[in-house]
Amino acid sequence: MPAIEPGKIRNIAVVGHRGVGKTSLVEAMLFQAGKTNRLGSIEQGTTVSDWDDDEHRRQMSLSGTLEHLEWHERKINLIDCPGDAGFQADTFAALRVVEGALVVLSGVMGVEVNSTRVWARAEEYELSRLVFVNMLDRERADFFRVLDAARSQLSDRCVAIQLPIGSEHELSGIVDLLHMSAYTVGADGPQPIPDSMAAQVQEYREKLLDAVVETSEDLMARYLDGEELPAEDVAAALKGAVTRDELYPVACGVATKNLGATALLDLLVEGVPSPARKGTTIEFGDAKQAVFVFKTIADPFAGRISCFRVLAGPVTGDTTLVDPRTHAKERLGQILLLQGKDNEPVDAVAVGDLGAVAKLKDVVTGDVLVDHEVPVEPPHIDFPQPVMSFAISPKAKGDEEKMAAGLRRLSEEDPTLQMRRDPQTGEQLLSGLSQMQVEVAVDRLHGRFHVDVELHPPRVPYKETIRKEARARHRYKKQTGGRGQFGDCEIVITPMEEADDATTYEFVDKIVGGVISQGYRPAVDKGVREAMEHGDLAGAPVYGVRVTLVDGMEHAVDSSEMAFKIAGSLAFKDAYQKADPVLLEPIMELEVTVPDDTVGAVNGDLNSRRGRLHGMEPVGGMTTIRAEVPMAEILTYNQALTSMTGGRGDYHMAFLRYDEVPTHVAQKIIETTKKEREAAKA
Ligand SMILES: Nc1nc2c(ncn2[C@@H]2O[C@H](COP(=O)(O)OP(=O)(O)OP(=O)(O)O)[C@@H](O)[C@H]2O)c(=O)[nH]1
Ligand SMILES: [Mg+2]
Repeated sequence: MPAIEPGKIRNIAVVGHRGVGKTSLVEAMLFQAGKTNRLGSIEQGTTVSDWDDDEHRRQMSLSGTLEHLEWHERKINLIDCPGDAGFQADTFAALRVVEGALVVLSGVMGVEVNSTRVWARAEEYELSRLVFVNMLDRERADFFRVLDAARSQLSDRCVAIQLPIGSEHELSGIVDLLHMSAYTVGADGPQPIPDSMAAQVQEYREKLLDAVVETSEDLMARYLDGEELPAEDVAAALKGAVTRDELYPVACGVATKNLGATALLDLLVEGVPSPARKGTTIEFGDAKQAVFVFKTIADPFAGRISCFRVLAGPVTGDTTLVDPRTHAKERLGQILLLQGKDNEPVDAVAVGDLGAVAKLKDVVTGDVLVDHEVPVEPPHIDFPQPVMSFAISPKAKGDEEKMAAGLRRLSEEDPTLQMRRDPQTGEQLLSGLSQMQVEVAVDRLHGRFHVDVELHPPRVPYKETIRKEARARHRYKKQTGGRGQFGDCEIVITPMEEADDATTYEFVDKIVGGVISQGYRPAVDKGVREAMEHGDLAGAPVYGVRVTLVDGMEHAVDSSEMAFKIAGSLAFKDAYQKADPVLLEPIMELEVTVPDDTVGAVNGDLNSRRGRLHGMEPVGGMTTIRAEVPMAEILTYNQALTSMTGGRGDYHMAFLRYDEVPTHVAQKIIETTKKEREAAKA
């Protein structure tokens, strides 16, 4: 198959809140375009997009899936993105490689937290946007209410391009206001518009025409002259307006009944600009061939599959590109077009098109590969930072390396999934955006990499510091027969300002007259540092301390580095006791968006979690609450929020600063860790 020219391609990310029917809508479009011969369903686990076992089990999309179809001699690439906030990495990456975003809204719920979030990201990338109001067959669905919500919460340049015929379970079709035709359930092809809707259709067509002609001087003049504008001219002007980001057409339908797919596909072809028309903002210098890797799939059989957009090309299987990040040369090898879990080999992919290759060596998501080394700045995809961590360990001893290798592959696939060793506890930590994301990773370790692991509740990274100055002297001495040990030092420890900064420690050498010789003083420093790794309160690392070595003594024969290290360590422990040590805990900045009727319960709950409210902002039926909450209190917030809001709430949080733990809380933590430490010794 020859490469498709850029003017005939449409790249579209299908985005929106969790469970609004994105996957079902993509399924309807694939079916309508003849790519499949039956309409798959989420319930039966038969959609092209959600093909993964984990997706079937949870009945939701967990990663972005590539699909393509042909409609009116155009190739439409669709990326079906997950709506859940825990799986946003693919959504954000997809938005970086498309010209258009199809924002799906629920006809019942309207504009939800994640709809706003993806809208903002699409805005940042200056993408053309179309809105699809889905699920209009459901009880309490209301197209006009959702249209108003979109206009007030997304943009007042949202304009209806379709209308529903009937409502809720009596919904029977849609009207296409641009071509002035109707599509009804069960009928093939366009139908006449029902007479009963004439007045409403007239009203909304005028609104659409007003909006469109306002963006085109030529049309405006003809419109004012009273000319009946042909649909092609209006469509052309609309496309211009959508391309320039001046209008956002709002379509509608019922994905699971394949209602609206035809009109939507027409709209994608007519409304979304091709790569030739809008192009990419990703830099590739003067390279003649270049690709941008926006997604990596960790396939246990095929290895690493890299999905890319061609920035300059075409590229073929023989193309060799260089990765300026690693300077490594990579031959692309067999090029594939992905269709859900299936793939189709092709000879070449042209500029603007999306393709995939397997087994590139060191390429990661976010890399730009070019035909010769040009200094390109890879586009920054601002992935969200992980907010929760779990300690993770293999069930079987000896599986550590297997677990680590699997996790490495999974975090290549999803960069918001991060792995690190906790320097305080030595535990292996897996961090992510939500508890579910981490649980899915665990399932995948089992399913794909055959290693069973356990998740443990995450540990709060407490710290300790001191509140006042203290002085201590310690003499470490063992002089019984043979060569002895002798080290003697006196230190003063002082609290440093800005003690919450992670790196605040300072060692000041104020020895006069060489009472400790130069060679032994760093050993004191080393001993102090070791003692600071586990503070005496709760075994947490100590921060924010200046240690001044003021005096000491040495022995001509028995002194050694070891002896001074021990003396330093013990002197610190003595001084620490006297320096009014306190426990510090991480405070998170929390943003919770919940339905208005649950605000009272959610606020009350935040109070009981030692939360400090900062503000509330109501937006169309939902309220965003901002608060500061200690990390220790919101480790398991997900479940609580789900039960308080019936799953309609959403939250995200980020680290803010360290604060002193209130005495009564600190006491409990200190007692618990004391018991743990004693148990560990026993
Ligand atoms: N009644 C009705 N149900 C729908 C419609 N579209 C989707 N559904 C159902 O809504 C549920 C969610 O649909 P999905 O297609 O998985 O939604 P999604 O937006 O892809 O969900 P995520 O990818 O998890 O964010 C499924 O049970 C679908 O069968 C619709 O138009 N009408
Ligand atoms: Mg989905």
